[in-house]
Amino acid sequence: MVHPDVEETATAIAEMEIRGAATIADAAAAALAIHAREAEADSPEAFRASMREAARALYDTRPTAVSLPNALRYVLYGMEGTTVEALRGSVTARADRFRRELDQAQSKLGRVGAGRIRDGDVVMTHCHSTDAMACIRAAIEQGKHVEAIVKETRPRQQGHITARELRELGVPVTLIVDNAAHRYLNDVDHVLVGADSIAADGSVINKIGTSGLAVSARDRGTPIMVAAQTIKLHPDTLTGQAVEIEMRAESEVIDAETREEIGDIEVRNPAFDVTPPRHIDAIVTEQGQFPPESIVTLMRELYGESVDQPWAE
Ligand code: RI2
Repeated sequence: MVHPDVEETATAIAEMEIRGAATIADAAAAALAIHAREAEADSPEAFRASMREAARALYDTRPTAVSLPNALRYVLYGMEGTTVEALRGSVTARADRFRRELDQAQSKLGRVGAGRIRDGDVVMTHCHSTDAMACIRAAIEQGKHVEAIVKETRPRQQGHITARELRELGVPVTLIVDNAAHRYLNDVDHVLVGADSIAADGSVINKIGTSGLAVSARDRGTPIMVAAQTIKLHPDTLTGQAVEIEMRAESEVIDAETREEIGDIEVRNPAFDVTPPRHIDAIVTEQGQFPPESIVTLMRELYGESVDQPWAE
């Protein structure tokens, strides 16, 4: 039996009430800790099985952001002990450590990213990324004046979240529709985006529209930087596996009545796309900034070649 809080977190992730790759990882670790604290188990084996079940419920929510399986793996790998109580303690301690490290990594990454931003720079954002926000926040803490052109980001308009948070930081914000990005690229010094997953070849999987934006940015000569903690590195891609792109409901794109009115159409709603490394200038992590082509070295160092699924039955 999965703890109701785990079910609740899983539903919130699937429905995107909890969203953003880092936030999803944090929520998943927190849910595993609650499950560990409360799970009823009469033997260490039953407890382990129960933890695997909870992790599966979380894993099955959204397929693209690798921070989710990376978080589950990190917590489950730390499960050790020969009694239920020892196992419980090890999981909660490991989850707490994960969450602390995630937070610290984001602050560190922010300082690295801020190094690329100069006083007076204008940044264009896409979607809402806490890692990208950390770079702007750190730049402001360093006393730099930063302005932002914020793409609204159809279909869910997470650009509004970015705009609100930037205003809270005192950043002057211009909100534009996605189609206006090319028009405004002449006015910006950087495109700054987050990532849901990064593949071994340095490709960046991020909110749909990132790859088109990157092509436009290349055309205009505007550098594009990706802010992504190392938890976004997708270890499965080391062995050639592709990253699954989540397809979401057509109701996010068009309401049923309008769809009916138009006639017989198909609607496709991929949540993410893939930007090849040649369109990216730098990937900024808590371990420093990397040209996308060299990210594989870091990935190997941190994750090794073999990746298992400790939540499998
Ligand atoms: P942080 C989001 O996906 C966006 O694609 C964003 O760039 C990425 O997660 C990373 O976000 P969604 O969950 O981890 O909105 O930087 O589909 O917060």
